[in-house]
Amino acid sequence: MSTTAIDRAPDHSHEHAHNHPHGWRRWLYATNHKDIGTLYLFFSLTMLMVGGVLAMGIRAELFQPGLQLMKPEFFNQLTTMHGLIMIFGAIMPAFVGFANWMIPLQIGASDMAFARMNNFSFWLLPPAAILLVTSFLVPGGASAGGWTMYAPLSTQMGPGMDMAIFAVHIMGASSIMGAINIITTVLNMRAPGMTLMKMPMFCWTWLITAYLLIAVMPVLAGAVTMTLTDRHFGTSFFNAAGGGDPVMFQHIFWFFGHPEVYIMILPAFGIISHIIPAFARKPLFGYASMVYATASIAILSFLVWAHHMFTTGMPVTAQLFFMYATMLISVPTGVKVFNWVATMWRGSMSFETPMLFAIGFIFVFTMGGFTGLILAVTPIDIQLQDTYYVVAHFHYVLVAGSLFAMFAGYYFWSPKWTGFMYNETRGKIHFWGSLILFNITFFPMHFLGLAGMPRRYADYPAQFTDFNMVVSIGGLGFGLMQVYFLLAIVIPTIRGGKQAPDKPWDGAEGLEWTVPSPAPFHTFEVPPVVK
Ligand code: CU1
Repeated sequence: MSTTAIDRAPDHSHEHAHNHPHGWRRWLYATNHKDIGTLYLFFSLTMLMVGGVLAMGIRAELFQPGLQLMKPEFFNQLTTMHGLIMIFGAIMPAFVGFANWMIPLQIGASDMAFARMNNFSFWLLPPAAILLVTSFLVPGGASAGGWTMYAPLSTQMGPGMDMAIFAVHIMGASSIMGAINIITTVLNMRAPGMTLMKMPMFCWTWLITAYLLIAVMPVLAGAVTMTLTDRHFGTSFFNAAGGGDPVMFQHIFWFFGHPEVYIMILPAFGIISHIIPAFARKPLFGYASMVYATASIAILSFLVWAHHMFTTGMPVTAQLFFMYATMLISVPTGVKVFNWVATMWRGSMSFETPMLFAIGFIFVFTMGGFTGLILAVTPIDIQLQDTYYVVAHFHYVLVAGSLFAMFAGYYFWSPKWTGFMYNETRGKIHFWGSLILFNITFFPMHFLGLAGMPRRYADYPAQFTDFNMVVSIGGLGFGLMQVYFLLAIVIPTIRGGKQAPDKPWDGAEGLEWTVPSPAPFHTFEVPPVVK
């Protein structure tokens, strides 16, 4: 309804003003941060299920050696689309959803800075996702060139690659707008008295993430645009025959790609930094060092890209630089893990589902960090390049890292979002099921990689059979656990249930949930609640 404020002001005949659209219009025209946050979270949950179905296809084919279910071309389409959909469709939009819901609440702002741009940046995502998914239907099928879209392969493939490139363009534009919105909101709309160094950690990690996004998404857009012009407009950026260089694609891609890793993990660090203090009933240990560690990780993330390219041939001095620079990142990351553990030290801890997922995150994500440190060592990396060891490593970072942090954040904040408590028993089943099945799925991949099994192949020699069967069974179970999360937790919590109290976590959430204005230095001047 198009009523202006002037029309509406004297008119009390309606229960409430009809300036808030209802039904589907509420979502299509959404400009408030909570509705847009909900849209982002549902979109990413949908993409998690789609990407999960593709993973099930991959694991079904790899259950036994030989080609059972599909041609190798289709298998490669599955791995490519699984990666693109999970990264750009599931993980990144989910964190933007968390940002939309929580940043205005945490800084005491009425909404995000650019409400209509917020709507636009969300509604770009569904068409991009449709482009990606429907590319399976075009001649030649979806892109089979890997989520990294390496040239020269990507300059040779069918129209599925063009659809992937266009989808990446659209999703990149969405991410940049989301980042601009977050930076503007955080820098300009904080409640009086909330200096940057009093700001909740989730806002800090997202502020830094948003700068990373603005720095590297245009670089990715450049890489895929050059691929596009090589494909259709006669350029030779990546074509040696025309004076170009295919390895340059990898340099440009990974200048985006490594900071992208931190785009997918820094907001997770932020969520964990809220949950650990709430359930340890102590203030976050080393707040300032957390901020500086986050910033250090972000800066260093621009200096390590060629650790993905040790086998392309590079001078030993370059190998040494990228090896040491990569190893250096484990210092600020170690500071964070130390601070989380020190926060728990002698705390009055309780172990509801958000805390279980947060502790699970610290334990299992750290294992992914250690294998990253091992892969940073150039000669080891050359040995393990493109093996399942790498696949194990980054799934520890992105599943046990990013995804577990999102689950932790969902359980922590969903009482605030929905007004209802989730079922604690079901939450614990989801946690333990996910933790155990995650490790059954991904831990044996380390052994497969060390034994030399390469990634992105539909078949393997017989000696890899046993571990692959274990991995596939674990993968099916892990997938089913997430269906359980949707059916037994998310949907029932939205439909109703036990009313959430104002402070569901014994009043310990304080700063860790939303911040009153002006922000207190911390909320724990009173003795901690002992259960
Ligand atoms: Cu990297």
